Amino acid sequence: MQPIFATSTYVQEEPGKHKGFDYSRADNPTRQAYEEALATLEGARHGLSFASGLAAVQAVIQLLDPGSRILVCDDVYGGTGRLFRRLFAKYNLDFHFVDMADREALKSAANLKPNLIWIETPTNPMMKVIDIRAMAQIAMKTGALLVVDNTFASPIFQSPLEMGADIVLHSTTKYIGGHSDLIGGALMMSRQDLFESLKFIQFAGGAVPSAFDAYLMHRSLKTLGLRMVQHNKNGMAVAEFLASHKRIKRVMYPGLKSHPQHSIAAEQMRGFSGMVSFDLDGNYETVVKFLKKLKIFALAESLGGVESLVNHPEKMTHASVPEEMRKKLGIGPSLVRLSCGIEDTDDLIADLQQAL
Ligand code: P1T
Repeated sequence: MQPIFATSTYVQEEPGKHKGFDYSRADNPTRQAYEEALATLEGARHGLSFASGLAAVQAVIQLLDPGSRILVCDDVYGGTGRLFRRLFAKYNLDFHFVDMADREALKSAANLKPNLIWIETPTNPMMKVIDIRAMAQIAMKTGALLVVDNTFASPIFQSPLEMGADIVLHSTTKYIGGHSDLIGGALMMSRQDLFESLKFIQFAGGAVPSAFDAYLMHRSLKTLGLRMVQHNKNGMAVAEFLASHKRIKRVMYPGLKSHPQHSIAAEQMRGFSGMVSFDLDGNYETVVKFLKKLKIFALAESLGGVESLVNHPEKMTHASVPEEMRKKLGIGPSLVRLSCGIEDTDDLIADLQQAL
């Protein structure tokens, strides 16, 4: 087992002469072992870990020159959009939020000659699926970097680098950590130039995880495959149950044949994961009643842990999305997002049934 190297610094033989480790912001053996394991899982040559998913997002944006144009899928995690709109836009970076499932909108956006294309797939919280191979072609034609936030699918169910992405991002707080007990992020890439630039940003900026968290995330990788099988089984069963229930207006889950991009999902994913969004038939007060009645699904932000969670995107994870954009996306009072954990499937359905 990889020891936890709880050290900030390393003794040197002579000034500048050491065995590859001089200071833990630059390198730590526990972190390095974890990064190598994560890269292997993602089919990447290199992996870099960060103190949070958003720290990993920041590192990617710091690759860009002022004046760069970035195409972002319109439905992204609220915190990612907030970082782009409120923090980075003032550095003369031009963010365009585009519905990437809409071919016409995508075509005209590609004419903007972006420097970077940012996608989440499936998206948070509307579960849209974006065609990674098609986006890689657009990125190649326009000379843009393609970044895929693979948090919802995990490396078990989707391998964006194989489909032409340049960088894969994870909020490792979610499925990779898997136990809701840490915050972390990661970037995976095979291109040597990107690795060197991002490694420099990681070292120079210093948003690295502690050796303790690196140890925990490394250990979690050992059960990731098993956990994802159960998350996927529960996600599918819960989505099917909700789709057949009369109090539910619509269900968004890429594994359902009714999902508008189901065929793309079936093509590029090996499983559909445990995230399910739906609209309840009722007003906000009805939704709150439902949330309070749930016994197994705990009302909390985040996702991907072994325990099931329920979230109200409009008031919680996506409250920072501008109101107009929330309306356009359908993030309204009746929208509920579930993160199906690894509990017994029948228990989860019984919980939803009694609350409904
Ligand atoms: O929370 P943090 O580890 O910084 O990761 C940010 C992040 C990035 N990408 C995606 C797809 C995410 O879902 C997140 C974080 N999301 C939540 C906290 C949430 O409940 O949706």
